[in-house]
Amino acid sequence: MDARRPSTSRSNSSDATRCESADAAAAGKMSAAAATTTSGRKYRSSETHEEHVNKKINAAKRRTRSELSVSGGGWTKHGYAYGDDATTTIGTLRHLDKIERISVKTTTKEEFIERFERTRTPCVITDAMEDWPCYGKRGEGRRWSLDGLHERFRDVKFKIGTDDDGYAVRLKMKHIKHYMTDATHMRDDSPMYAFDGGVFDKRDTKNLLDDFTIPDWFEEDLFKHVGEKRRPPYRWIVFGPPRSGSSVHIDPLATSAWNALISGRKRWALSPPRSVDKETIKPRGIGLDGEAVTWFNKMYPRTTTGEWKARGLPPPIDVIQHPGEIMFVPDGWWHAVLNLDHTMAVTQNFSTSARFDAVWRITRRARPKMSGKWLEKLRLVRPDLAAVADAQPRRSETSAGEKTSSTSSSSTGSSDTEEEDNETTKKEREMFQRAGASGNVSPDKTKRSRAGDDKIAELAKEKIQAANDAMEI
Ligand SMILES: O=C(O)CCC(=O)C(=O)O
Ligand SMILES: [Fe+2]
Repeated sequence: MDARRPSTSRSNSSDATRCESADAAAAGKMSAAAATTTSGRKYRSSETHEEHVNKKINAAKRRTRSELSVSGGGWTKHGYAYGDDATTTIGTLRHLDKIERISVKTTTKEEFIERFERTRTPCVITDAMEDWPCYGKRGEGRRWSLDGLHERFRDVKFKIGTDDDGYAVRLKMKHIKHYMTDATHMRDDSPMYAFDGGVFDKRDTKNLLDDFTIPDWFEEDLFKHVGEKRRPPYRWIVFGPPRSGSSVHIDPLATSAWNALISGRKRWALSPPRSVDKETIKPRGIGLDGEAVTWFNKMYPRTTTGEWKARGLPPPIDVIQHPGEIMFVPDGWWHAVLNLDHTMAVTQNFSTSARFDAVWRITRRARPKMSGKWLEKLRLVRPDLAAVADAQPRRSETSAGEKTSSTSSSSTGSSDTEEEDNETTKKEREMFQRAGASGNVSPDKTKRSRAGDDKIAELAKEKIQAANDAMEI
């Protein structure tokens, strides 16, 4: 183990960090056994403020990565924070020029749809965020900084991960800020990542919606016809420290995504639909653990070798996304994302008529009840698409030998949708678990689908949906 690394992420206490309530207790105003914070929460008066905060953070760490020992140094065992990892080797990237950057000032919506959306070609969109308060022109008055969010939402909880049973793990903004800026926690190999899809619907935080505008290039968004309450989760605030990120995946329900970066840099690696199969892009037995930094360190280098080329596999498209840029990820693309700095972003998933057939096929299977309501509405507002849906064979009509992906545990062919990619992503978990997002009901989806027991996961999803449907009445 690296001697520079502490074996524990707990910081030393000092009198200066002793919390106000402990001081009050010491002054004899309270019992010495328990003190109350300004927010009314009780904790031991012998505990410093910093110890209290670390207790919260470490509890979240234990829940989000139960396989790692917090006190035994599990979170820092690779020493990625000490250099020589994917975040520090970006100088070696070879394919940075492969992605096109287009400005909303010089490109029309029609051009974007023709050249990029219809052809499922990724691009980086510039000059679209200038007027967004979350971004602030050239950073002036930027509303979505760690400090800015802390000022507005100090005691509000944001989702920082998911536990082994699929339940959301949340931390108060003040604790997240500490976690993301504290020197000790910043040594984590793969830090926790705030990825919250519920904030835009909650009373305390929904004014975050006033801070950005959906670019009109992405207006179509067919799931909006399902209704705000019933549609799958589709928008997230995303922020995290260096080395946090999203490991390689395809976005769920054949949706495309835009990802608008407010601060910091994100490193992306993108592989085209069907260019590579799942077992190749995230093989077993090389120590991948579902963390982005591990993928970039262990898997990414293989994609630039002669052997990779000899197998006829294309190297991923590398992108460094900068603040003020929006990444467009068409459906079916494998992508992995690593935060090179502290980043803050907003991302939204959407489906368009260009890919409605794939979206319908998957959604009907994954969300049967919702898709029924969706079709009813499409008959009124988009009869052309309802006709496409009607023309697809019903599940019972598919031939016995045909693979219906989400009940299949094998994944031999390449997949251009998420349907054969049964490892859950942050977005996918929420898309399938609306109630999980509000902490009501949640299946043990992660464990079960990793074990390949997709049938159980499928049933669990249906059960959750039934519970959600009941709650929505
Ligand atoms: O971490 C990120 O910003 C990318 C997220 C992403 O690709 C996803 O959740 O689908
Ligand atoms: Fe994604």
